[in-house]
Amino acid sequence: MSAQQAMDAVSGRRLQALLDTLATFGPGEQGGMNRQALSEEDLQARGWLLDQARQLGCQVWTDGCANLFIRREGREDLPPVMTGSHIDTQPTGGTLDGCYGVMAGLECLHALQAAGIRTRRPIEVVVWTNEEGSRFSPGAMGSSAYVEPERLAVYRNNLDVTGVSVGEALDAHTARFPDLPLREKIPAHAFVELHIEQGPVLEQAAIPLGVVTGIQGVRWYQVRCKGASAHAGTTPMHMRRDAMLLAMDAARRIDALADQLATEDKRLTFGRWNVLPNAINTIANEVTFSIDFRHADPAVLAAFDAQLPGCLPGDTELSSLFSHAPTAFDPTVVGVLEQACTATGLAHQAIRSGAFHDAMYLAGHCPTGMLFVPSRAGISHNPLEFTEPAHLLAGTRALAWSLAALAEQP
Ligand code: HGY
Ligand code: MN
Ligand code: MN
Repeated sequence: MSAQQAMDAVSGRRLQALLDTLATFGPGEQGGMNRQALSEEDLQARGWLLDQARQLGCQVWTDGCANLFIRREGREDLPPVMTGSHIDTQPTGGTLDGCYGVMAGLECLHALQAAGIRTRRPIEVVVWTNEEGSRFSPGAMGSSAYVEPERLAVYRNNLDVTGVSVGEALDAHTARFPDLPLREKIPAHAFVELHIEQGPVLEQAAIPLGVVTGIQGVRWYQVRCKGASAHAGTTPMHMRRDAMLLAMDAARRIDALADQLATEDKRLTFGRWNVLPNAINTIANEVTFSIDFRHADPAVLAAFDAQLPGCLPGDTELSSLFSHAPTAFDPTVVGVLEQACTATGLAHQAIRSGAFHDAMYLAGHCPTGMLFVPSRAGISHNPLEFTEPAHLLAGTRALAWSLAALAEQP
């Protein structure tokens, strides 16, 4: 059975070498990674990846949002089985978030080559642009623009903190890779994303493989509180309009709302703050902060959306940066992934993803599923992000089995 042969041809040594080389593009200052979407480091990593793909005899394409498609032809010209993830990272990210899924996909192509297997359907490894949303909002930009291309025109106007637009960054990508042919959205037979769990569940259960049933919903907002700058020493408290005190009070009210709505499975983060003029002895006249709220229940997400404005003082700007409903993965793909995990001979369990992934958009395009491997101490979005090499290998073996099995389906 070619699935078993593909699985057995996976090389942990080659996989680690791919991960180690990718990690040389955009290392973080304190270890880990800082490879922002479409940055110079990202473009260099993409150039290396495209060379790897061509050496494997694959065809490569891009699209209007700089997603990369690496195709290994099948025996028949049928809709491909797709796998992949992202290689952009958090500013102080780890070496595995997203990168593992892309490198494991590439390793699966190596394994098929080594085993002399030509699957019925083509298999494509995809790099989705700007999944993290660290440089440009929204997150999962590339996959969302792929499934609904009309979104791209709006995205192109979004700016990073230096004022560079998505459009300028995409045009720079095109200039860097002028020979990369463009390809619009095509039908796909299935999409499978392999990813680290980024949470503690699998490690605490001592189970090396997770078959992901779905992804919780997400809401990103930005709040801008306005005050009046004045002297920190001379201005009496009753005469102040301190934007920081307004923002702190708003954050406290939002936290109380999330406690009331989400109870024990609350996921609320105020991750990004900007204070103006950000001077020790000047009262802040503007404080901007982000909200990242997640939940699996659409009713809780809707209640948060409805009640959030009531937490804010007057004259506050509230803008929605990104929003996605909870996702349920395709039962037939989930079934194939369960068979793949069984074929590895290792324990596996069902798990819902706390993090969002490009698979949440692909689920609206074709039958989609995800595989997880454990994260040490549940740490991610942190240079300490780590997964045991044996688990990285197990996940890649399960991925190879599932891609080969799906690619033989009629
Ligand atoms: O934020 C997320 O869930 C993903 O890791 N970008
Ligand atoms: Mn990720
Ligand atoms: Mn991430």
